[in-house]
Amino acid sequence: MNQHNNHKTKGLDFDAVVVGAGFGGLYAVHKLRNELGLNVRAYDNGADVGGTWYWNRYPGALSDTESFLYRLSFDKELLEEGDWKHNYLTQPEILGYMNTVADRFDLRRSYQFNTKVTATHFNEETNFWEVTTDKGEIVTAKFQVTGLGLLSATNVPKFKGMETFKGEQYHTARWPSSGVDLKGKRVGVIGTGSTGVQVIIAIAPEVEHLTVFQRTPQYSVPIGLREQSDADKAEIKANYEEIWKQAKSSAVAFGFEESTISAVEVSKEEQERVFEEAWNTGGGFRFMFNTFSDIAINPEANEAAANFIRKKIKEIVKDPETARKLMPTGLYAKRPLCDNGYYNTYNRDNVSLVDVKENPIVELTPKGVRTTDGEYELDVLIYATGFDAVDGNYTKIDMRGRGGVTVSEKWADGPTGYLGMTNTDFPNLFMILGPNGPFTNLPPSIETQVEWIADTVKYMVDKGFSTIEPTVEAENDWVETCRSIADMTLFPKAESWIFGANIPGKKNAVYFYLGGLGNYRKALEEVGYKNFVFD
Ligand code: N01
Repeated sequence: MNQHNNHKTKGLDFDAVVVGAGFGGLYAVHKLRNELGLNVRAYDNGADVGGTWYWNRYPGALSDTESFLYRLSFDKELLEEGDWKHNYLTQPEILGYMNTVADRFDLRRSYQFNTKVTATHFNEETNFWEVTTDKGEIVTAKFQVTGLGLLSATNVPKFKGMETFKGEQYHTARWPSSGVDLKGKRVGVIGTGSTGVQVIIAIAPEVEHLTVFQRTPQYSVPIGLREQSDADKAEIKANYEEIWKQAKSSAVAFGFEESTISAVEVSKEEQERVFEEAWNTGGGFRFMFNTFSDIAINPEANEAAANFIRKKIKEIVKDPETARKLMPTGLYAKRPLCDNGYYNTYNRDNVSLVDVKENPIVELTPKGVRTTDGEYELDVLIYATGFDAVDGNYTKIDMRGRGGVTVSEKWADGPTGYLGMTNTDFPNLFMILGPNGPFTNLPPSIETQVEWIADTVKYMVDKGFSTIEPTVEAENDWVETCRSIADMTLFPKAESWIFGANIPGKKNAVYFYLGGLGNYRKALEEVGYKNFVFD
């Protein structure tokens, strides 16, 4: 590989360009540069490493994967040295971990930070990618690896009069690193997804008054946050090999076995017992997938779980009218939420809930938010309104493949990614967490993909291939596979970002492979390179 570096191809600046400094980008730089010896240039729009965890600094930001599995597993020593206080990691802790990874493998020196990739065009004559940045630089590279993040293009709804509001406005994923002083202020939060729930709990004790603007109520279960003893951590570390093996062969890779027992085949009492146990243990994915095998598949099982959560909301929330507004009526089939006291927060005197389905937001005024039932005066308005997920970051770049086809044109009928990583007409482009990739605790899926990408790059370099591209048939079959798996579940029937339903006008499509990480890894092994064309 070094030999490859020493004989630099004419007109080629880098062997590979990596975009993104989150888990995916960092690991890709390590594999390609440190292990394969390639000449790598990396970019990130942020001022430093972290990706999602660089941007999402809002109060209460926390991963809902347990601490021991929200990390990379490839380096045994790094795993051994890992330490954490609670069974879940806060944003500063995760960012700290990512800085440790960057330092340990000397990754920063490959990065140009504060730099946005604005365009990237495949040149069919040279077979190189030509990558343009907002700093006016254009570089060429043979391989392009994009770790743009699933959830990084922010969604800020356009309300009439937004520019007239005299207070401060923030999207949670663009929270200032210097923080925002909310003490004694009248604060509004729009959005009650995973982010909204966390920010609401975190700021309620601090603000003078919190007004939550809820469009669709969510099912949320306790997260079960607790300190983890040294003995527990030692036991985890002693069993790490088994733990990672299990996670990578499971469906959602959250560190538990998915249940094989159907909810509809046990008695109501047994359902209640199992749900109660899961409620007390904590964890959203655990509640959905570790209790019974069919919560996400069978409407009757789903309703049993939904009913249990609704009953809990009614018990927790003292004001019956607020409890009613908080109770979802639809399917329990979005990415499952968990929290550290969400429903209880509505028992506080300084928190009020506005149902914007009953009373829609009409406009923002200089003083605050006007809904059809009146004006809510605010000093600060927080948008916890989510993301243009999965393909949103790709379509914002002027990305062109063969024949100048843009990624938006290519994905006009919905975004595709063969095995979640590659696309016809976009040779040598490897997407980490691209469309039609696995829907899991993300670091194990990211590792899986980056390792596949590095193996493939090595294979091409060893064989002297210039380009790789999947076949059209393979790509279409994979989309079909993703569609038919999704259709076996209840997820497409709930409106959420998982199917693109959260962005007005966005194509409702299958954005994920819902077959689980274990099956995804098997598919990668079985396919090998047989569905790819090399040149
Ligand atoms: O975004 P979301 P998120 N008017 O899209 C509302 C990960 N994550 O940032 O449901 C009024 O889920 C919208 O309402 P509705 C995780 O994968 C993980 O919360 O569309 N409201 C909804 O309530 C998660 O799934 C963690 O009716 C509007 C909210 O905004 C993903 O990120 C923590 C509106 C958006 O919810 C995204 O979560 C945080 C409008 N015009 C995030 N537009 C953990 O690990 C949107 N909304 C714990």
